[in-house]
Amino acid sequence: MNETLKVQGMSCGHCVNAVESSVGELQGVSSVKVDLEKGEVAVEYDTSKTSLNEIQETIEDQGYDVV
Ligand SMILES: [Cu+2]
Repeated sequence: MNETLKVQGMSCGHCVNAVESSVGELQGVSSVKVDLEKGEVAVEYDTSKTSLNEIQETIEDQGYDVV
């Protein structure tokens, strides 16, 4: 499954690393890429191992808002 999430609050390389590393650690996530200018997070994941909800919560746990 491929999804692109709109995420608010990411402003620098630290934010990119925080989101990419935390989401990347989830079971079943094979790819995560932040586009800082667009405020988007593109994620590729296995729906049998994780869910969009879990991915959103992981991003929010890092202090960003999924819109
Ligand atoms: Cu930052």
